[in-house]
Amino acid sequence: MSYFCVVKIHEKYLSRCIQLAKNGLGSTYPNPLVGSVIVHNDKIIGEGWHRKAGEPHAEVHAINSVKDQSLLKESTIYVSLEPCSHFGKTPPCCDLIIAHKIPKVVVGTIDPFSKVAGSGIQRLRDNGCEVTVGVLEKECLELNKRFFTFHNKKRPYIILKWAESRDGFIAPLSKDTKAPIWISNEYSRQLVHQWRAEEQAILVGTQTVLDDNPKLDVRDWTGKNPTRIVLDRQGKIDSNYFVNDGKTKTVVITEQEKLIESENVRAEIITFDNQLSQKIVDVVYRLGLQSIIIEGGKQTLQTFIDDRLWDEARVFVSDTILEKGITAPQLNRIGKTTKIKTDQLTINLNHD
Ligand code: AOF
Ligand code: ZN
Repeated sequence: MSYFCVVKIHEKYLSRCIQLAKNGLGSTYPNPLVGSVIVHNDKIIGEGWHRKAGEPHAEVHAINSVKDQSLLKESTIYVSLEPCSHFGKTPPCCDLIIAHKIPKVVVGTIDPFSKVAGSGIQRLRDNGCEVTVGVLEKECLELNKRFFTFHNKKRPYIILKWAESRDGFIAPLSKDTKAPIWISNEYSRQLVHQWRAEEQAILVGTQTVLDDNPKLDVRDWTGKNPTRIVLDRQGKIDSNYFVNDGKTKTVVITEQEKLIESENVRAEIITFDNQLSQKIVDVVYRLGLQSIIIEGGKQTLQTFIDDRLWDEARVFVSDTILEKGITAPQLNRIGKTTKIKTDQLTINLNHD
């Protein structure tokens, strides 16, 4: 078979691994999304994906799903991330592959986690497995963009989100404007709750809490609430605001020593200076949170943009015309921008 044909076959099965891995989105933190298939005579005989930290890895599920285990020694295992070589919450997947005498292993990307980082591939090769690395690498890096950013850049993956009118305003000038302003709609709000469930943290600035008193949870979607990160330099946000209700974890970033703390509401004290966004990101990294969605307001969003600390911007654009108001943040070219027309959103939402 030609080299080109082999590559195409590998890509076909690796893309199935990626598809399987996505089932875990939002549930595997701090672990990555991983999918695996086992192929015998160009037929998938086993599949699996990593569901939750502490539970078996993708390869374990895939191997266990094979009905006739005697076929494993003539099969190829595909996995979107390098099989692990360490004892973490679960034993090394490498050893399982070796124990089952699976002769060929096709890997999407190397695992950046310092306890693995190439040693899984090495162990497999040392034990006689034929290992191919880097199939659909770009797609596999994209799949685990949060995990890779966290381990390689030592910071969370940063998503910016806002909704703007057709003429580029995110809100009217005055909050007491009587006319209802619909920049978002029920579908975009549901989609936002899905997005929140996919990230580990959500951040808003002080003014957003004071103006909107948001809950920052996922009540319109099934999934885990992200940790709420709230900026409150001067301690203006009292216990009457939802972010302090203790219903989900909140971290208040402040300069104030005496802040009401409870089991679920904690303070992180920093000095607010021109290093602000880097300091916030450092706090989030230290908390072990791999991703953050920043939902406003204007000043907070613009600070991250200007400090070139962002990876993705998701912007809803509605048909509404506001004529005047608070202008939308001005993006630079650091990250990837996706514009979504709010009025074209319907049910069956899926942002991928
Ligand atoms: C894989 N397949 O499906 C996953 C891997 O604490 P543990 O034992 O669950 O190990 C977590 C680490 O294992 C994680 O940081 C990553 O490096 C790797 N995850 N590896 O081969 C999987 N989830
Ligand atoms: Zn593993």
